[in-house]
Amino acid sequence: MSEANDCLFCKIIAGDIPSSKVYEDETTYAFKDINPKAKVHVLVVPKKHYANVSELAKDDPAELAHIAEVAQSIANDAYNGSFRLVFNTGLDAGQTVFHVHAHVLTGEKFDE
Ligand code: D5M
Repeated sequence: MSEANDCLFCKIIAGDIPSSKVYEDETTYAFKDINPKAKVHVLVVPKKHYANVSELAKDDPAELAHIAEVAQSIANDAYNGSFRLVFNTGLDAGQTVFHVHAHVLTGEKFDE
């Protein structure tokens, strides 16, 4: 898998930085967000490095679809299948880690 220099999530995927793994397959890794914003907050990432969801969609749309499937499966296992899927994209949107990651928020009913 291609790794980017000094990428936090590449290091997590490689096992060089510990994470709380939720799911893994050949192309995809999922782990608990260190700063959860919901009862269940999991990050789903492609193992290959892409800076954001637009790069991923352009270069590997099948992996983007797979990430949505993994998110559904996490929500099925952790809750009743409902979930929010968020890709912060760009600094002004609050993206802080420039390895594309889907925030899967579930485990509770959201009021807004
Ligand atoms: O989301 C980046 C997310 O990454 C943010 O919710 C915190 C999370 N994060 C940062 N470091 C770690 C580690 N080491 N483990 C787990 N989760 C982590 P963004 O959309 O870029 O703001």
